[in-house]
Amino acid sequence: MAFDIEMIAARYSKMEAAITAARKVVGRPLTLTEKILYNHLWTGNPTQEFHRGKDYVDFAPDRVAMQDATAQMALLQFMQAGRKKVAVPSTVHCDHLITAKEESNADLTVAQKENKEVYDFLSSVSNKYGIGFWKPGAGIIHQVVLENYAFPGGMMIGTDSHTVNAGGLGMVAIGVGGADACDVMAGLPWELKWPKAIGVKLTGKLNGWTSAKDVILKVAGILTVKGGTGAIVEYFGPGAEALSCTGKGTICNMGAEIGATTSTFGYDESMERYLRSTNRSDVADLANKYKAHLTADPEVYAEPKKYFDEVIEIDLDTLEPYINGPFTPDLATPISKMKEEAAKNGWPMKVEVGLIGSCTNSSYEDISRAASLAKQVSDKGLKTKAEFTITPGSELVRYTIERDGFINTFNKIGAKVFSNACGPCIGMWSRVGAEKKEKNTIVHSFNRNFQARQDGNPNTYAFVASPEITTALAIAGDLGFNPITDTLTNEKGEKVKLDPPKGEELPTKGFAVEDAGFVAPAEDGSGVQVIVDPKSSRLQLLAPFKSWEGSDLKGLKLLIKAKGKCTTDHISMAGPWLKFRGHLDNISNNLLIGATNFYNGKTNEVKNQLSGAYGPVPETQRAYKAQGIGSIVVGDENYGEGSSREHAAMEPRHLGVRAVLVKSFARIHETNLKKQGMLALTFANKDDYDKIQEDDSIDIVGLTAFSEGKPLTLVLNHKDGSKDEIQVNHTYNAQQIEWFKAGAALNLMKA
Ligand code: MIC
Ligand code: SF4
Repeated sequence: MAFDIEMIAARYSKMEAAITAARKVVGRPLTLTEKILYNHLWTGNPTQEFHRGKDYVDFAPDRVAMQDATAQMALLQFMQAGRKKVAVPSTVHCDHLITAKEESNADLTVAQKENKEVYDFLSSVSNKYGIGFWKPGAGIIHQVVLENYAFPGGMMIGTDSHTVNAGGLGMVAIGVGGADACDVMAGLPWELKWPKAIGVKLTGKLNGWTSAKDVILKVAGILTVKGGTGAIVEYFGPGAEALSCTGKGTICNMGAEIGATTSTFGYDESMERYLRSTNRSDVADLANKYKAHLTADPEVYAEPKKYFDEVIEIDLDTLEPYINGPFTPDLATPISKMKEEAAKNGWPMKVEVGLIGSCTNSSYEDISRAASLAKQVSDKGLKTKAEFTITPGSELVRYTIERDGFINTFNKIGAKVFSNACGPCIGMWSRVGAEKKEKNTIVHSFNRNFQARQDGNPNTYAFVASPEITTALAIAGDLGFNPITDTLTNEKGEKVKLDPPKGEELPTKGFAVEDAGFVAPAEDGSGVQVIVDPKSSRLQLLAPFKSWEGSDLKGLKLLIKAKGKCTTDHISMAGPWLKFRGHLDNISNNLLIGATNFYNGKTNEVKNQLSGAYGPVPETQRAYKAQGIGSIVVGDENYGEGSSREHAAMEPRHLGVRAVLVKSFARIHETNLKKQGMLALTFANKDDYDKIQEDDSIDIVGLTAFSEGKPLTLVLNHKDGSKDEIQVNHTYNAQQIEWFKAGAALNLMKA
C-alpha cells in the first residue's frame, strides 16, 4: 500500500469540481499543468483566471521532501516556527553527505561516523515533528520519492532543484529553498508566480542507442540554461506515451538544467505499470478512475500552439544520442559530431572515468541497458579503457540489480559500486589525483557539469550523456567514439562493434529489498529532545536577522562584480563545504569563492575598499561587517542558476551584504534572497553593468517608498568624485516587501 493514500484519495476527490470551475473561469480547454495548479489553490476552487508570468498565487502542496544538505537549514528554521507537527506529509532523505571513495559499504560506514551529529539531529527533528526519515544508504531523495510518494496529478515541493523528477509520475513537483518548505510544513500557503507553459510534443519511438536522456540533452541545447525560466514544460504526444515512467523522470529531472519551474507528463500506462511494480496498485486504481483529469483536455494536444506559449517538436525516430558539456549542461553535441567538436575545441579526448547512476539515471531500465554493454566487453574480448563507477539511486534498485546479476556484470569490467547516494554528482568524490589539477575528461549520466563540481578540479572537462553512451565511452576510453558507426579493436587485434543496448523497463521478477531504509516518526513526538551542541562546528541554531532600519541604504561597498556564469556552486560551493550546511557562520567562509572577479579575472580575490588590499571574498566581507558597513554584490545573467541551496542567500545576508544586483536571476535563488530579507535587484538597462566600478560606494534610494512594480534608484559614487545614477528593477510583491522590512520571512512567521 502507498504512503498517505488517504491524502491522495482526498486530493482526487476534489479534482472534478476544481477543474470544472477552472474551465469556466478560463473559458477554454486546460493543459495538464493548469489542471494540477487549479486543483491546488490555497483558496479552494478557482473563482478567477490567473495570468501566466504575472500573478503571484498561493498554493497548497500535498507534500514536502528535503535532502540532508538542505534539510538542516529548513528544519532549523522550522524549529523556530513553534509548531507541534508538520502540516503536510514530509520526508527527510540522507543522501548528500556520503563521500564516494572505496565502495558502498565502507563509504557508508565512514559517513555514518563523520556525520553522526547531523544524522542524529535530522532523525530526532523528524521523529519529533512527524517527518518520515530515510536513513543514509536508503537512496537519493528523488529516486526514493518516485518509488514511494509521487502520484499523478499531485503537487509537491522539495528543498532540492531536482525535485522536478516526480514529473515523471505526472506531478507538478517544484524545487524550493528551505524557507519555503518551512512555510508549508508550518501550515502556511506556498506562493509561486503563475508559470508560463512550454509544450514539447514527442513523436516516434526511441530506438537503438538513443534513450530518454537524449530527449532532455537535446531540449537543453534548444532552450539553454535560461530558456525554461518561469515556465512549466509539459511533454505529450505518442512519443511521450512510449517512454517508460522512469525515462520520463529522467527528462523531468534534468529540466532543472534549463531553469524550468518544473516539467510533467500526463498519466498513461507506463505510469500505471510503474505504480503497480512499486507496490502502489491502490494509487494506480485511483488514477485510472480519474484518468481524464490527469492529462490535458484533448483539444490542447490536438492544437498545442493555441494553448502553450512555446511548442517544441522532437521526433524520437530520428533523435541522435547527445553529449553535453563541458562546464555547462546546455552545450549539446550530437554524438556524430563529437570527434570534430572536441578536436576543434581542444577538449581532452581520453576518457578517464565513466560514471553512471545519480538521481536522474539509475532506474532498473538504465542499469539493465548499461549492463548489456558491459557484458559485451568479455563477450567480444574487449578491455574497458576508463575507470567506471555506479551510484545506484536507491536501495530498492541496488538490491534488485544485484539479485539480477547486473552488479556482477559491472564488477567484471572493474567497476566500483558506490553508496546509494549523490556521491560524485555533488562533489562528494574522493577522486585519486584530483588535487594535481590536471586537464582531463570524464563522462557521466548526472545532470550538472559546472566547473570543478564533481572532483574539485577546475581542469576536469565533465560531459553529460545517457548511461548507455557513458558506458560505451568508458569502454572505448575515447570521447570521440561513436558506437553507432565506429569499431573498437579487441585484445586479439580484431575489429568489433558494440551492439545497441538492450534492457528491461521493469524487473520481470519484480522489485525486491530487505531494508529500504525508512524510519517512521513517533505518533506523539512531544517528548523527543533535539540537541544542538553550542560548540558544534556542524550545527548552529539560527539567530534572527535584523529588521530593515527604515531608511535608504547609503555607502554600500562593492564586494564583487562577478563576471560570467555564477551558479549556486560558485556562490556556495558544495563538496567539502557540505559538512557545514547546518552551521551558517562556518559555511559563510565559502561565500562566492568560486565567482570570477570582473576586474582581475581571478576567483576569490577582491579589493577590500577599506585597506586597498586584495583578499578572499569571505574575509573581505567580514572586514566590512566588523565595521558595520553594508555591501552589494553585482552579477551577470542567470545569477544563482543550479541548486536550491538557500545558503547562497543566507551567507551574504549573515555577513552583511544588503543587495544583489544582476542582469537576470534564476527563479529559486531570487526567491531565496527575498525570503532572507535581501534586496534582489536587476539592471533596468543591462549595459549599466559596465558603469559599476571597483571602488564604488553605492546608495540604494527609494526604499521608504518601496512598492510593487516601482523601480529603485542606485547612486554609484565613483572614487574620482563623479557619480552615476541608474535605475534598477525588482519583482517584490506587497507580501515580499514585508519580508524585506521584517528582515526575513521567518521573522514574520514568528511575530
Ligand atoms: C545539486 O544537485 O546541486 C544539489 C546538491 O542536489 C542541490 C541542493 C543542494 O545544494 O543541497 C540542488 O540541486 O538543489
Ligand atoms: Fe544528488 Fe546529484 Fe541528484 Fe543533486 S543532482 S540530488 S547532487 S544526485
